[in-house]
Amino acid sequence: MERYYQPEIETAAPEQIRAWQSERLVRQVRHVWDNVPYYRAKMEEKGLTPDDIKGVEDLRKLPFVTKADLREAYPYGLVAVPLKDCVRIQSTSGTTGKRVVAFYTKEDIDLWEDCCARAIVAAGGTNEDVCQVSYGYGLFTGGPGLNGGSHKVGCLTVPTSSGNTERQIMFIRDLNATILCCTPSYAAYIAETMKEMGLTPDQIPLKAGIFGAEAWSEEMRQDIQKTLGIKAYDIYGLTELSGPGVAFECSAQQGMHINEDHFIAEIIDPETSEVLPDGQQGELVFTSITKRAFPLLRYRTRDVCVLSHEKCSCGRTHVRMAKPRGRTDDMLIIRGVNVFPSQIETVLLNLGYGANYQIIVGRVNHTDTLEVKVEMTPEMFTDNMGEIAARQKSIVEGLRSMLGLTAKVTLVAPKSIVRSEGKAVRVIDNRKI
Ligand code: DLL
Repeated sequence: MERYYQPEIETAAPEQIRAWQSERLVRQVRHVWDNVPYYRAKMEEKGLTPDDIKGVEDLRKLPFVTKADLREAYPYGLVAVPLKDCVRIQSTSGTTGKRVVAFYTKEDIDLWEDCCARAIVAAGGTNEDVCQVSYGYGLFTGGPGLNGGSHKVGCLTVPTSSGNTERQIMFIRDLNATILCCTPSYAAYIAETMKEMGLTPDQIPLKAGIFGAEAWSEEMRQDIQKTLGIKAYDIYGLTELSGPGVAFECSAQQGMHINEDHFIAEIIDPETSEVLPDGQQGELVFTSITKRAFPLLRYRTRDVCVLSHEKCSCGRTHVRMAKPRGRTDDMLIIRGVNVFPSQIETVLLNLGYGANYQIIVGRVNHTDTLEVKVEMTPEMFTDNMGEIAARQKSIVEGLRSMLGLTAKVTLVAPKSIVRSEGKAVRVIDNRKI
């Protein structure tokens, strides 16, 4: 039987969800107009006043907010409540430019933790569970968000944060952890380390994992499920909107339910900004309708995704988003062909490799080059040159049929590619240097 954390919200009729969204959007627009000069100026530029927004149907009139806006307004420019009402910040790592700092009131944190609690209950969590949170704690939202959600569900929370993998495994075993929260790449690393320690999946008490914060393929899910002997659930979110828990997977594992009572989702064509219908791939745009300290209207996430309003077998009624393919800024354009790292991952896992690979892009004589370094698994490790050449050839062919591109493939020894305890960095693009 499917269980919910907030059944009346999670299974509400679509008309009810729309009514909540309309009422909250109108209130939010008024809130930012009154309190954030940056938003007021953007709305005025479009000739809008709060009276023009009467419900969700008017959402499209509003201007978009981009990461560039966040950078321009850094750090306090988009804060919509007096600082005395803010109790926390969280921040992105800032690898692609200036950090984004997001602000929270007490109530914002409360609602965010509700969203994470929904994800944990959807993964089967109850107050009988021991939930190990191996996302990083600190400025990153992963640790604090899942920690708060786990408290709300009443799980015994083990706040290991990321790193020190053998200690993670010791805690899982000694405390009988049943739920593991971390990035999928870290879950794969934990599984690999357990295997090296001679542990089989049935010797590990885990039953579920809540993995997100980076793009991961369906093939990687299957791999992690097998090696840890668990059911692996996806969870999505971003600092700008709160953190993990913007959307989460249910038992159906067919896309993530977006918490629509807090976030309105749209898909747009990233080139033309036109709103696209269900089923069409484009850029995810979110409007946060309950956050008071740091509200975002029509925020362009750059995540490439598809939405579906089809009925879900779990009974939840909130719209689902497919696994994001990656970000528009992760998408590589190689010799004119669009390539997402997740497509390369799919080819490799289908051929029996693990998710330890590196994509190196360069440019020689004005032509892009693509090299994929792939780790052999310990079982396939060999120094037989003929065998290595045959393996490399089969990967080259797999990549060619997936991408329509010829790549150079190099097989490397097991454990020679550095492991990730957080978000994996898999692409080295030397063209930008
Ligand atoms: O990664 C929040 C989070 C923490 C989500 C823990 C899930 C679990 P940021 O560091 O701000 O926040 O990065 C947000 O990560 O725009 C996506 O590109 C990517 N991302 C997050 N979750 C997923 C996912 C956290 N499930 C950015 N699948 C987002 C694919 C994801 N990409």
